[in-house]
Amino acid sequence: MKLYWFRVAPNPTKVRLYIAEKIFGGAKIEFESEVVKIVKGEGQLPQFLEKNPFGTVPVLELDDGFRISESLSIIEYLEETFPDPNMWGSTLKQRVRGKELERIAEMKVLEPIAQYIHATQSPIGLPPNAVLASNALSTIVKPLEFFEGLMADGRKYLCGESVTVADCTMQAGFQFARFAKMDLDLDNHPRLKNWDAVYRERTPATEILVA
Ligand SMILES: N[C@@H](CCC(=O)N[C@@H](CS)C(=O)NCC(=O)O)C(=O)O
Repeated sequence: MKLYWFRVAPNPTKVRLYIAEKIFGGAKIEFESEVVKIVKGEGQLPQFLEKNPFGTVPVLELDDGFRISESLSIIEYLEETFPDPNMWGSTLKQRVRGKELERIAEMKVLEPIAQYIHATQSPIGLPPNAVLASNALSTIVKPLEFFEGLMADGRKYLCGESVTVADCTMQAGFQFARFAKMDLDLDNHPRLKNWDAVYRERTPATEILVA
């Protein structure tokens, strides 16, 4: 299978971190990869639009030609194909909570980070938009408080003592913020700041993250 991706872009980073965590945990995932330079418009070239009409990465292409073009669906496919190590949690309640926290991390943290960056210094050339930027900055406050509160029980990772997909998603957002020098006010969120440092020391993170 082949993964189309671009470094630092948050959705491909989420998938790359997830795969690196799985391999680190012993899963035998083998894949080719191809960089699609979305910052140079390569996502909009006809040969890529044929693979994903939305022109976005990541895209996972299986050996039989089947393609998956949503990061979470790629993860679901890989998680079912390579069940160990489990990256959602072992009990039903853990899995449900893990999926809930992953959705909150993506929709309420990663997305506002991406909106803010695209509204202020878009790497793909979107026009600046001060209203969007200011909305994104204000909507991220509550979710960061939420995760800060969640970690008050001393948990190491977002869902407990093991890394889950939620950590990959959150870190993909945090890396994008670091890359763009966006201030997430982590000094006022010491548990999240500690989570960020602890997660970034993991071998899979050191292999994938560049910012
Ligand atoms: N919902 C999709 C979003 C994919 C997405 O927006 N990817 C961005 C990079 S993070 C992209 O390729 N942007 C290029 C563009 O919009 O032209 C997913 O989760 O995979």
